[in-house]
Amino acid sequence: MDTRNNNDTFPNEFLWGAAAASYQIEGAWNADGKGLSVWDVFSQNDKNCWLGHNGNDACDHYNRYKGDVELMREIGLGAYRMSISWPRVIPDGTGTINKAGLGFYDRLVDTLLAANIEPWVTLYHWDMPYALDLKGGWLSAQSPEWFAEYTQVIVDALSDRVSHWITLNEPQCFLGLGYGNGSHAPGMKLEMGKVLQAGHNALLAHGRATQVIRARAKIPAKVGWAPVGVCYFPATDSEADRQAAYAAMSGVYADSNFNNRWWGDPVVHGQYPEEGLRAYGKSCPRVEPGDFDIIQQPIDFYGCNIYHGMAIKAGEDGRPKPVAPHHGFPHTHMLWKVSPDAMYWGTKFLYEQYQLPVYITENGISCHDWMSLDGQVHDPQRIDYMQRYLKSLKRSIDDGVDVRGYFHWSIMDNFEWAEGYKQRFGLIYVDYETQERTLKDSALYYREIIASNSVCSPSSIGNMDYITA
Ligand code: GCO
Repeated sequence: MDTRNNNDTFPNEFLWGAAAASYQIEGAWNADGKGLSVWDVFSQNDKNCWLGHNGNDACDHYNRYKGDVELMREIGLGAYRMSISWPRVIPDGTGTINKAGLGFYDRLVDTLLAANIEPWVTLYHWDMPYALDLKGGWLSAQSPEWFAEYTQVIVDALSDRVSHWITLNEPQCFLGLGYGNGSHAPGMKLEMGKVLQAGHNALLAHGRATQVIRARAKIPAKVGWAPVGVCYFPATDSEADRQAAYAAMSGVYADSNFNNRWWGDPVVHGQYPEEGLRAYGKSCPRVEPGDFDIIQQPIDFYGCNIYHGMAIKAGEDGRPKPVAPHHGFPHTHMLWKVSPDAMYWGTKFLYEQYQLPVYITENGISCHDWMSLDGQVHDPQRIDYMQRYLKSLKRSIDDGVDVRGYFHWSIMDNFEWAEGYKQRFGLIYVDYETQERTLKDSALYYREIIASNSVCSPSSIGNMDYITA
């Protein structure tokens, strides 16, 4: 049955998942032969993350993965987007493999499959081995080959069971924040030229990893990546504002690496956008002959992490002009504007730009969650947020955008990088003192969404009657 005409019902086969990342949930930072990552070193310096938090223990997922997968099964996930800790598998980043580390992912994949949950594997969600960081990390021209070697180890071990691969998570973040403003590991503050050269190496690494997967996967593989979806939307439905919003999403800005096309165009179109070459000028990276042949490996889907966006209107000259949010605008604990239009316009732009199936590889909200006296975690704002964003996503699908799936960020509360444990993004509440997990109301709501394949109105959940429009 074609469900496109039904407002809130998603296409048949739509994939409902949730995501997390190795450093943010695993803990076991030095267990069983694991090597150091740049995030171990960065967060163990108590000046770098909120209140000196670090990921040493995080959610102890390394030891508690079986219970966590059982909770994923209870929610009814079709897929779980996990990531691999590179130094857990290859402690020095290259060379000797840590079989105990690889064994964890082997067991995790088997446990997911036994729960009828499809594992989607992100190869790089920021766990650069510290040993390689000491050799330059992404600044090193060797980094693409380091990443290819690591990818081969993972593909040889897991590709008989894993069929969906994401090469890099958010190059805009790990380069802009890790090498640009220093707020993320490894904490470098480099000029744009170096950030973009590291970015070029990361794009080469994406290409090399894709080549390795295509060459060595043991079952048919689908490959994509998960950049930030940098979203703008028109302040009004005037044609001028719509064009201005598109121009903003298409733009590359001299003082920032947060954009869509500087990253997406090389991967899909095999070149940097002219607008970016002009904007970055002397800061543009050195490109060797054949680089784009490596970077532009055909991929099967375009992932995007979309959380929020900014309203844009056409200025007098028609150029994009940001519209400041009104006083008291709804915002998350991260102070991100609740802006569901970002989901519609962001997916529409990326699909039109790259003509690839789209997956929302991350979307979610950090709320002031805590355990109520009734022993439950009521998170009505996350439920409302999910309804708004998923309705916006469905609008995009109804407009013809080929969106194939949605991964909620995150399956559980976790270490939110420099924000430490201040931010709670999870569908599952984690008591970090006891490591006890509790399904939040939103997890029970997500279960209803998945079961109905629609943005249903939440029934009464827990002991709360969620009355919605
Ligand atoms: C990111 C990362 C996630 C974050 C999430 C909330 O987008 O920064 O992919 O690891 O935790 O997006 O900020």
